[in-house]
Amino acid sequence: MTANQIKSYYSLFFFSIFMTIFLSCQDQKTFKLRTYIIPENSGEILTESGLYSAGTNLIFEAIGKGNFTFVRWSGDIDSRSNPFNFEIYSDTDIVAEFTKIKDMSSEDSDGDGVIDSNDKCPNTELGFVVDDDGCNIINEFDNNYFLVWGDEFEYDGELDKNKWHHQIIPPNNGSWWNNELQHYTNNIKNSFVSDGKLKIVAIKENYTVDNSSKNYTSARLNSKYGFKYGRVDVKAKLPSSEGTWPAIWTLGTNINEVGNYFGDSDGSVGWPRCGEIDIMEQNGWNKNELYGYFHFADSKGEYDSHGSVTNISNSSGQYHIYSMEWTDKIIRILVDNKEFVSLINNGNVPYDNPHYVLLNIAIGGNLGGEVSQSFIQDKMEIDYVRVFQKK
Ligand SMILES: [Ca+2]
Ligand SMILES: [Ca+2]
Repeated sequence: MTANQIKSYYSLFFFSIFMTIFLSCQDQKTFKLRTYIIPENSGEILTESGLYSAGTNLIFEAIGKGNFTFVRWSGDIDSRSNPFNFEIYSDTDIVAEFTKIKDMSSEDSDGDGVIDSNDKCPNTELGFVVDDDGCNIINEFDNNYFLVWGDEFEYDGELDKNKWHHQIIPPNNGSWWNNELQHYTNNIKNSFVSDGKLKIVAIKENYTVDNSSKNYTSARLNSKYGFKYGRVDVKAKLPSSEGTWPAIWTLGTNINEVGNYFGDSDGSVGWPRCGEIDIMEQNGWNKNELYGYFHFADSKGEYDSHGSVTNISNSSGQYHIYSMEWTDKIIRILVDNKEFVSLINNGNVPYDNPHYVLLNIAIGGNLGGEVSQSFIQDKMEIDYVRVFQKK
């Protein structure tokens, strides 16, 4: 072997070693993988951050936590595939993006209190009462009217305080109006719910309030709901005793009467400027008659009234439906859906402001008359009060 040959062999030998080292360095080249979660703690990526040899096949799998679900990969990759296959040949940042799953089980899109999964009428308008299926409740006599407020009295004991106010402060110098003989109380014996009915009970008993003594007690209720235009239906059985004066009626919420529900917030005018609608009244001596009446101030502020009397049979033994329909054109008073009096609603009458419902039994006075010596107690039973409006 010549010296040159030996040189060449050495060269080749060192070149081989160099190449081997070079290639093996190439093989062992590693890259950094960094993983991120958005939003924080919303999920995890099963592949760990760290160093990986070039060409390593990685499977990125994103798993949402709680009610978060995977949306997409971002950073150095852009994909919605999950899992996602990836070969690493450079330092790589990957981001798994998650979003909150809408909890459909408790979603109530139309806000009527019935969750979407149970709501058979998914787009009911706000302001209307719905049934268990999330659907409007349509008036049984007129399908243009939908329930907006009411009480079915499907509970026992005290009246629903969210719906009813007891008017108990005598507003007229320690007495009530019209020479009536009772005080109104919030005592449960004068008003309570049982057997699916509201009972308003007038009782012969001595009762003193504000140093003013009366020989009878009863209840006078105000709805805590005011409404302008609509239809009211009240199904009721009336007292039969001589001297009882039951009433189902409305007043403008703007009446400034002391002790009523709306007086403090809305009271701005006196009676009769507030307007009164007597849907049902009965005098104390003829229980076969009903009064439907309007009391109001005319455009000059002078008292005026309009009304009618109709016959009714068995008003204490049988339920009847006492109704009022009120629009910006006319107010009609009905019994068992038969109109017996109406009033044109125009600029001469003050019936374009909200009213509330009143329920009471007065004793004696102008329309109660003489009270029987044998009177102990009597009641008005109310199956429901319903207020409807058009859409
Ligand atoms: Ca709903
Ligand atoms: Ca609904």
